Amino acid sequence: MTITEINFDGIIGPSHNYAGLSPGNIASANNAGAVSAPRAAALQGIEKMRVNLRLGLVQGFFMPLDRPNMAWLTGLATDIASAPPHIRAAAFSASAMWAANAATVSPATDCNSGLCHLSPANLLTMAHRSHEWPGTLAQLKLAFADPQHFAVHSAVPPPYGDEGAANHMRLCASHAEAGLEIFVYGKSGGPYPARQHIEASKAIARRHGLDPARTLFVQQSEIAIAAGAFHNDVVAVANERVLFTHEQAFENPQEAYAQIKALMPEAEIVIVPANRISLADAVQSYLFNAQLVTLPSGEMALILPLEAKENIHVWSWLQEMIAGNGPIRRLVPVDVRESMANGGGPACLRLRVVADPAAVDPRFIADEPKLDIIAAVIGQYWPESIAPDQLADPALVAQVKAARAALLNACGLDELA
Ligand code: SUG
Repeated sequence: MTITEINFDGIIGPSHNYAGLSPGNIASANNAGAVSAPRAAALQGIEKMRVNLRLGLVQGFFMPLDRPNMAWLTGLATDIASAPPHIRAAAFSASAMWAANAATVSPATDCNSGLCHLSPANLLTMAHRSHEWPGTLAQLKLAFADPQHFAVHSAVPPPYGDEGAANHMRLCASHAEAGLEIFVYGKSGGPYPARQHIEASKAIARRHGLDPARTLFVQQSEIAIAAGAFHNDVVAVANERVLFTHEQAFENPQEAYAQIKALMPEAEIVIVPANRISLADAVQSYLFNAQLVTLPSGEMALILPLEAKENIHVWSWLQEMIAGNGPIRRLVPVDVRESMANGGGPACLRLRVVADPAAVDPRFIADEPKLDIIAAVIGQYWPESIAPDQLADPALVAQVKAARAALLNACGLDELA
């Protein structure tokens, strides 16, 4: 049995569009009303998965959810033709692509049951994301169906908002060993909502059977949320013994670092000072929304968005970091511009699951030939562009439904239809 980290990327759905649905997410607000490019977006996501595979990492994927969500519209006593534009856009959103928000995952080594636990996030703060979890749960139940290895829960009930792995970090000596799980919650975000409620985090820690002595609850800084870090993974990322964080990520950073060091003396905390990279630059470049990964060589690499390379403050700091002798040794920029324009970087697009890949339903595990097949379906069926006023067009609805059906069929996942 090989316990390893598997990155599951959300395949970017055929309804990807810019509707400005997420207050507090600056990219989403700035691009509201722009014309999207779903086909190019999804192909960018596929290329990112190929980069991971070629680095020697284990890669998985999730299917896009069924959009527009007709059942949700029916529950609201409306339909695509007559729904007000914001409701229609919420039904249409391809936001399940950001798999970091799909669930919180605790590897088996951390859980008293000896199983890997997964809890889909209720995402209840944003209307367009609040109806993701039933579709996500159906998929998790399929991918992680093996009861010898996995326990899949339902979402945490309202009123406590949960945003999944985007507000959860894990430090450990190596992926296969027991770790320290860190839940980052928000209390207030100035003008913007704090999406992760501490009670949701605590409920997940209880249901996953985590050791309270190896679990931390840390408050996200109010100014970070107010600056556009609507999820903690916009300002911090962890991998094995390394925490890579902006100086202003946490409300009480010194206390957070001290708690981490007390529980894990070997932890290495790489702190980016605000006088080198402002919160505004961190949010614009998504430097921390990188996949911090351990390569087969044992070296750590940051898979980060091109926007980080294009920001002079960010790139020069990263060059200095690499030239030094810190734990992060390689920078791998990737183009996920279409996702970035809605506030989703490389790390948002993936859910990390530490488990034996052989225990996962193989239909969700990627290799290059499978990605070729998926890319061909995307090339044939995904809309080239979506303008906001097209969302009411029955032809677009039909195209989006047919596109997903073709993908499910190509991946042998018709049961998710
Ligand atoms: O929830 N954007 C997503 C981005 C999620 C990023 N995920 C992580 N940081 N892990 C969100 O705000 C925008 C959709 C729109 O406006 O059309 C959106 O939902």
